[in-house]
Amino acid sequence: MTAGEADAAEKHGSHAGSDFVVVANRLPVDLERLPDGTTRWKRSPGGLVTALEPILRSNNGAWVGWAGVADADAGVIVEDGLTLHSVRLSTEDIADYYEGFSNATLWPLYHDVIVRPEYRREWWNSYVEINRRFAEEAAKAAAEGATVWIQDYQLQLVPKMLRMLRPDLTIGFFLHIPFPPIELFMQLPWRTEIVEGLLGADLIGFHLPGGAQNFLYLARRLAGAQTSRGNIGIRSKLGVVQVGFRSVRVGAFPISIESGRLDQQSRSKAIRDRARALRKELGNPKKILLGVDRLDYTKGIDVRLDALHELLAEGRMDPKDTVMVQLATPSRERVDSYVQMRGEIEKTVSRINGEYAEVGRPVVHYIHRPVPRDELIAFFVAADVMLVTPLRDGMNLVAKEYIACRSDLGGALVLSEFTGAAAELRQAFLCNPHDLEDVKDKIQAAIEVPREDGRKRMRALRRQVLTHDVNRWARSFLDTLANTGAAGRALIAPDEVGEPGQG
Ligand code: GDG
Repeated sequence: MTAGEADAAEKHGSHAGSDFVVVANRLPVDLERLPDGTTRWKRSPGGLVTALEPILRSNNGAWVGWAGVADADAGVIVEDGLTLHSVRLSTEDIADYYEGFSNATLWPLYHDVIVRPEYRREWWNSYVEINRRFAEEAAKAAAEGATVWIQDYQLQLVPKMLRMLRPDLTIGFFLHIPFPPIELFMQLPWRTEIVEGLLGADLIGFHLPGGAQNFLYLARRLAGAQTSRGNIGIRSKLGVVQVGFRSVRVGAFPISIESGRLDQQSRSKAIRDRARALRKELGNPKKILLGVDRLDYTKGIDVRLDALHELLAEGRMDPKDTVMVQLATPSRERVDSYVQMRGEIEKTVSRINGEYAEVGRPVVHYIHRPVPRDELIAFFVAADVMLVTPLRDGMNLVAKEYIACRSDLGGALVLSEFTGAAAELRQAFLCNPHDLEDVKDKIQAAIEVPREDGRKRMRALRRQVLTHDVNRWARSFLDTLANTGAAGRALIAPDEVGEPGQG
């Protein structure tokens, strides 16, 4: 960004305020520190950014978030036409608010306590303080009567804090991870504060009706609110919580991917050629099994490795015919439980290879580095069986991405019942990741699926994924929000720029 652009941001964006503000832990760009001490911005494109970008641009939009580097004081910048408000986090804030309360308390608690959550008061205090910082920045960024959409578990107190600062705003909140069962949520020493924090929103979205249902119950029990009773998703799409004179809507909005774009990309000659080359580099095995995950204990990477190990040991899988590729993106490397889990997974990989590999022909190819997007798409095209075996996952976009890449109707998806995606992807080989025999059976069934059955399943899966993309998700949430919010004001859709919004 040039100095002129910075001035422009100061003069226009930040002072006039934006009509649509997204608030997320991370900005859609990362600040990079170069070896010579200077910094530059690097785009980190994800589905959320891509889905929201057109809406942001059409509504004088802004994004509030952390730039990904400790102590970076980037202030307000305009990057590629978007106003970015950077929230400063110190090294200590990152340790307490982010690695601590967000990723060592809330993350394991919301994922069925696979790892024991730590309840530390100093982490909570930091979470409150940093949520306030985000709320204050969002209050500065938003124009009178604007719509603000807050994202995810790191910012659950922001809705209430922001409403107290700016009662004129329409506020939405979306939780990207599962909302836990009531008995687990009740462990949290600050359970009432979290529920009340969320109730500052006009609309609270979850991936699944079950999460919304759990939240409704807790709003009654912990906040003493009156709520609608019927089953969300069955009798009505939305639940309602009455908070004083305000009605807060609660509902399920299963997120998705840019399926059309991925479908197109995966058909390109360059990707097809690369997929063929990958097969060759892997020794042209009969079957390639693939796992793609952030290296996280929720993802069940250990489950699929154990299943593979037993299938080999029982002679149900021949190491000469089959290879597995596990792409594991490094994640949260300073959180203790992640360090430990990485060690265990790497031990299992080398044990399998130690027992079944030949020189130059590993059975498990394990990569602990982020892979470029195009390479990832080529892996999806090349893989015969995709293994998605989380113990718990809010949605799991990888499962949907694999399907979007299979215009050839080839490939088979083994999918854990404990992912949000399983609710929509019924024609996958669904498995219970806690039942190793079931996982093994489903992997074997996916490897051996007769061609016509496989194609039929993939056709049905593709129908679902291609008709329910991330744009439809964003529109559905924002339209519902517009109909429920304080101002009830619709955002301008990208194809109606210049037209007045609906009153
Ligand atoms: C949270 C919830 C929910 C992975 N490795 C590489 C790479 N990826 C991309 C995948 C996919 C994304 O990262 C991971 O998304 P998931 O949904 O699978 O998982 P989380 O990161 O845990 O996301 C989850 C999601 O939020 C959205 O609401 O679905 O349940 O936990 O897009 O393709 N991308 C590239 N290289 C890699 O090595 N380029």
